Amino acid sequence: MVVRRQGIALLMTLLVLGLLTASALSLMRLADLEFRVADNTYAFAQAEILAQAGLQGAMTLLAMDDNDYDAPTDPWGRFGQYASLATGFIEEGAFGGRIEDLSGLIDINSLVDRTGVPVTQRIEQFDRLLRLLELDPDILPDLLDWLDPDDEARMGGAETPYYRQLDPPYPCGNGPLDTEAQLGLVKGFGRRVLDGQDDRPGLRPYVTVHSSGLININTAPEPVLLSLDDGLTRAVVQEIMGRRASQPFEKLDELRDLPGLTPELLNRIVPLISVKSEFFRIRVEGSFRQARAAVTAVVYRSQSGVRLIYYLQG
Ligand SMILES: [Ca+2]
Ligand SMILES: [Ca+2]
Repeated sequence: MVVRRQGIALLMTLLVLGLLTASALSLMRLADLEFRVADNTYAFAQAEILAQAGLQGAMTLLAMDDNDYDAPTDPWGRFGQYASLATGFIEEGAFGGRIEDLSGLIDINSLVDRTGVPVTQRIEQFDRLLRLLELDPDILPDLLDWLDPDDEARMGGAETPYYRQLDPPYPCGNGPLDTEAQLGLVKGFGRRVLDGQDDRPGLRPYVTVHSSGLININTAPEPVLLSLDDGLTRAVVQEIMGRRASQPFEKLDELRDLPGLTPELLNRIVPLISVKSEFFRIRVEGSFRQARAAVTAVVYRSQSGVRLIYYLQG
């Protein structure tokens, strides 16, 4: 049944990508008339059209995917392969890219509630992540002050008076982050912390600002799984990762028979996890001859469809 369902999904995907390729080609022919005068402008316009067609294709893939559970084995996880199939016969042009699940990452904005009050369980998890990555947990109060609405600095934190004396000065955010990049504005969250140093990874691959707050155990990276609870050992996390590689978790109940995961531990982590995803980041690059055009988008997927919530060109 699963094989049949995947077969149907693949056929649907190829059909949709084929249609998208056809529409990209017809758009390109239209653009051909308008841009023939300047070769570079023409090539760039074609690359942009291909990037847009790729983004539409990625959103269609997500909309078509059934939402029982989400894992990289879903069609959205193979967007790159489908893209090269769909654009393989476009002369001189192509689009490629990937769809990343953001629901496997830690939501920075959920460290405080809507009124700015710290959420203990979330903060403990973030603190564990910092320690796992060998980063200084003393930067946590700075982040909480950035997220809370007041301008009163907590012990070890920083508010607007600190940011005003920087060159150039800027105000404290005092609210949720809109993009992951804004994390770089927070005191203590410099390049070394975000991007890592030498062989050590930084925070960036493990955090997001777009999430329902629940972490999808089918897509969460190892440090995020480890950060869920102090009692979660590397052996149990390896067990989860080994299991999902062969067959993704379709229900949280399937964790019950996992060796080393006690009922007490399971009860503690269940309120934090899920097997479904709602937020995805799509990165697409269109290329035509020497020209390149990139698009990054974040989408929210629900029963009513796939909605664009962030879009960046270039
Ligand atoms: Ca504040
Ligand atoms: Ca504060």
